[in-house]
Amino acid sequence: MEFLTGRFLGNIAINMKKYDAVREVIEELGIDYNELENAEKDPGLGNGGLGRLAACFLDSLSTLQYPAYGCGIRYHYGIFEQRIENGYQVEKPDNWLENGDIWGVKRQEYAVEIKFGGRVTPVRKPDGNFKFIAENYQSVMAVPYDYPIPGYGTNTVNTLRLWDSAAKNSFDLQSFNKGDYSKSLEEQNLASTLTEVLYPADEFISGKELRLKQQYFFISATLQRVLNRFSEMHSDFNMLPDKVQFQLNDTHPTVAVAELMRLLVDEYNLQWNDAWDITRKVCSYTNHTIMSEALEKWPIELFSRLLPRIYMIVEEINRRFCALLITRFGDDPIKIRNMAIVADGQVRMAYLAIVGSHSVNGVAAIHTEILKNQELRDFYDIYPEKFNNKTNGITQRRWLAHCNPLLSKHITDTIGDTWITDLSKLEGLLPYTEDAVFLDKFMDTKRQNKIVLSNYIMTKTGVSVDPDSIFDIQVKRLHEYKRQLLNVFHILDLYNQLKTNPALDILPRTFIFGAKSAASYRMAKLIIKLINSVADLVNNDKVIDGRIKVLFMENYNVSMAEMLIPAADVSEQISTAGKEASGTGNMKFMLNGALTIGTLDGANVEILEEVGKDNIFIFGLTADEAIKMARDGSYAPWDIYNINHSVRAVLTQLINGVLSPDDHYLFKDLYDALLSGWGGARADEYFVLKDFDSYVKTQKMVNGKYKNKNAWAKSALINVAKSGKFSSDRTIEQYAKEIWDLKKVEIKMQ
Ligand code: 26W
Repeated sequence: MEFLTGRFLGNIAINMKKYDAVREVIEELGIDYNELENAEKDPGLGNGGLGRLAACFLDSLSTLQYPAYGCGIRYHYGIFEQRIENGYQVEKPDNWLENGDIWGVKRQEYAVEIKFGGRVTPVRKPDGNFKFIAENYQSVMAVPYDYPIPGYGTNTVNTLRLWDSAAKNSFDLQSFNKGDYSKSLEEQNLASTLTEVLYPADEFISGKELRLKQQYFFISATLQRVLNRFSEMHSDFNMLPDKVQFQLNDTHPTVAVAELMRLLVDEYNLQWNDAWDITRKVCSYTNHTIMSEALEKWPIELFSRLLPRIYMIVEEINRRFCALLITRFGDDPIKIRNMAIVADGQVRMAYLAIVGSHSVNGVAAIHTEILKNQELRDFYDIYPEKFNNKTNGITQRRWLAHCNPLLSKHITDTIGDTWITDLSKLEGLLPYTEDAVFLDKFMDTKRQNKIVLSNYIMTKTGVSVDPDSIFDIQVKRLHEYKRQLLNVFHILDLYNQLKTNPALDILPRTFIFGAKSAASYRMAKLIIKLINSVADLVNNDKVIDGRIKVLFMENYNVSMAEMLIPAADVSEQISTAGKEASGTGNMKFMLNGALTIGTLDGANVEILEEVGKDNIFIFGLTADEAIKMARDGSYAPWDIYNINHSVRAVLTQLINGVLSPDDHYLFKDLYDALLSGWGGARADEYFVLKDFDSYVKTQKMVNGKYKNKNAWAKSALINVAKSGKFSSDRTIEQYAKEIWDLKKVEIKMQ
């Protein structure tokens, strides 16, 4: 449902191996090439990591010459544009199509009809089977727009196919002629709202009717098109799994399981058992989060009203699945209720996906283990063969070649350019950890990137930052589990220490944040305000004298990531262990020579395995410890408040008016959430205070290591050299071999 592609121009030029030529020609025309790239609106058709991962995967699929489509929605408005006003996030519409659609090609000839609501009546056919007659439904047309995804140095150009909605009346005027005036207007209304906007709540599902309509809309359109094309070429549907594989990106497209059943059974007249067998061979499901708020569950009332035939099919899938559970576990009502696809008045989409797929994967080793042993344990017990891990990756074409030309050139000058299609080749840099000349130049590219960023910060915010300070960056969606709050508390603690001891021996540090909060997420929005209040306090304090600076960068998006990440020294990956499925920002920072400070969570665990413990800063609770403490309820944040002076000082600043002179209670909800619990949550649900001490100590080690320029440079280079595993090329090879059984197709040009 999301593809967070970022801008196309530079990426397409790079993948065609025409970047320098394009640049030159543009400059010859008297146009500033960078200005031209920046003129392209960043298509923000995703929330965060999940959408960006899908975009990296498309780049890898084309580069590896795998035939593939990305299938999604052409939202007219992407993720909102974030403004900061008086320290608060304000959302503005993101009209990315304002200046026209540069890359999309409308394919009217592939438009299909999508039906919602109405009544479904079974009618027995002469052969004894049932036909399902739909009446009184509303329908809209789905029209695809195709975006090109060229591979690097290959002739493969895959397609990102985004479906837009259009009113049926512009296709046929029948209902007008029949005099059904109000129905026609309703359908026009549906068509104009359906693909209007991306839901901007990351890891939090609100169960909105329009979202379910969006899901069914693009799934039905995709499946209709796929089966049309398949049946033009083949008549035996048993061949479908050999020709088509669907990878369901989280629960968002999982209505595909039921829609495929509907099309096979109702439209193509297959028997249920044959259709089910095919469906399971065709579908696979990737889980991207263990946050329970993000698992989609739809109220039966809504689901059955909007998708009456689909609901009948889901009920039948559920009936058969529960029958299987009874043969396995006997008539154990609790077990069956826990695992049922339809229960407690809801349709559970994750369970539908698991039952209707041949593969279920997590996105980092530790995440997959948690799925198997905790979250989805019951399903792992009955379908152990379905579960597998596919550790995420990122494309080095965008996240090094495009975003960091200085480092790219230095690497290519040293070991050649084969890393662009085989990232493991970066290991060839390892011998240079002992080469002073190489290291000097390596660190100089970092310094140049920091200067560029400093200048940008100056023009955007008016704050001057020192390019020789440590650039410490945390950029990702704002969520309590990602613990931007822990970062802020460390900054406040440093501030407090400098105030009591201005001679304190610490290196200058620039703390940079970028994060969008879901518009309705109160705590997250309050944390944004807090970061900005701390920035005001710290940046303007004479005693601090610029030794720490705090920046909140407005409207963090893919293009801003491409500027920030190459300039980072320290990468903040500090989620509560067990909560971040993988993280992919961590990989982008590593690839650009930043050192990670992080918990043993998500892909950090595998980064540690690659670089070794001397080249990463690990702190805090392990996932097992955090899970255990959450379960046994033994954690008492007050105990920490009582014995830890620094914690107490920082917490007190949330309520004593230092940060909010006009309203001492401004941050009280944060204070309460940490010490007493808020809105039904446990006190300090994400163990911020628990991990504070360990985080602060580890940050001191970061400071200490940076003092030794040579040791730092070596570790940074080891991070670059060891990032090969985290190429999305590696990830895609694994999906292709282990899940899809997909073969490369070389495109030859005459
Ligand atoms: C609108 C509701 C919603 C709910 C969940 C939108 C998006 C989600 C995603 C599941 C959230 C997401 O992006 N998850 C992230 O997926 C990345 C790619 O696998 C992981 O690296 C991140 O750890 C995970 O948070």
